[in-house]
Amino acid sequence: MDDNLLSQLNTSGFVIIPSFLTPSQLSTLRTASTTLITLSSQGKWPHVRTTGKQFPPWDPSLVPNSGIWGVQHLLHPDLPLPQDQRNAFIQLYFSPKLLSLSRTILSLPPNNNNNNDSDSGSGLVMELFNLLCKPTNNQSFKLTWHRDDIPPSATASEEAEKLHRIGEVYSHTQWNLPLYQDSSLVLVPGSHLRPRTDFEREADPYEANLPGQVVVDLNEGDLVFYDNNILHCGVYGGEKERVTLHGSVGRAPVGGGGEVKKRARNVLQHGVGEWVERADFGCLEGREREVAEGMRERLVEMGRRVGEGGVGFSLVG
Ligand SMILES: O=C(O)CCC(=O)C(=O)O
Repeated sequence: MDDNLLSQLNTSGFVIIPSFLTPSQLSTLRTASTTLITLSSQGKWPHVRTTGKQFPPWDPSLVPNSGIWGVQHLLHPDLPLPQDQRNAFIQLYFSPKLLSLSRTILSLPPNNNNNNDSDSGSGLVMELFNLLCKPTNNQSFKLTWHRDDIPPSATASEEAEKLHRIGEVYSHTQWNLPLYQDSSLVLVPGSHLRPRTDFEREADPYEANLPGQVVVDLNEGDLVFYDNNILHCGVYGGEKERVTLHGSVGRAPVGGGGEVKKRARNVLQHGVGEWVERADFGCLEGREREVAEGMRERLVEMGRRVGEGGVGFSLVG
């Protein structure tokens, strides 16, 4: 599967790994997630995505009048959950199985005791871990067609400049892991490699049928990695259950300030910098703990290099 994984991601912009979670992981993660969604929708956890807004910064004061469609920061040390439920998120995010797939995608060598993951060029970087849910006000809504780190105002040549090229090493990767069957993510395969067509550029931002679009149909426990600059949108029914874990990891930047700033923006625009140094990974042991601490340290280091308030936001709206 491993070679296939990267080549499918390279060419299509997404790749599905069926049945990634065991039934017991699925059950533990469902309990933790549904508790968190309930508390967040009652205003007891402020890091939420409110319906009607697509990108950060988010405004928790709108809750509970406004529904939520996502909960942020599943590795946050103050998450209002019992310890065993917080541990379930930490153990999943840093699980060797997930990180090993991520290393393949990021063209990093396997992590074993023979290689030193602390080498800055070969290490993973902790990024985002959030969850996406059915709008809690039970009203359907949609996200516009977008690329996560390229604004719609970009010219074709600006797009081409930032888009992935086959053979280029990915510096970061993003995944969705649904805990219930999920068909909310819609994307245009291959659009991570090319600027928008005239039709795509001029289409209504909520266009229901872009040529070639595919609904990413996932069963509970399936995993999809996708290029976050693929042209994609979200379609959220008000009734259909959705609890989908949504995360990303990166590889330590090897370039100078420009690359570090771009990479740091992807993560720190969500406010991770405010708590990452306090996150407690004490439920992990041995090599897993070492890897997690290394990943955290590399994120902290990236934040240090860009400085306070220096990252801005990728997209507005
Ligand atoms: O709902 C999804 O899976 C996509 C979310 C998305 O596009 C985003 O967070 O920018």
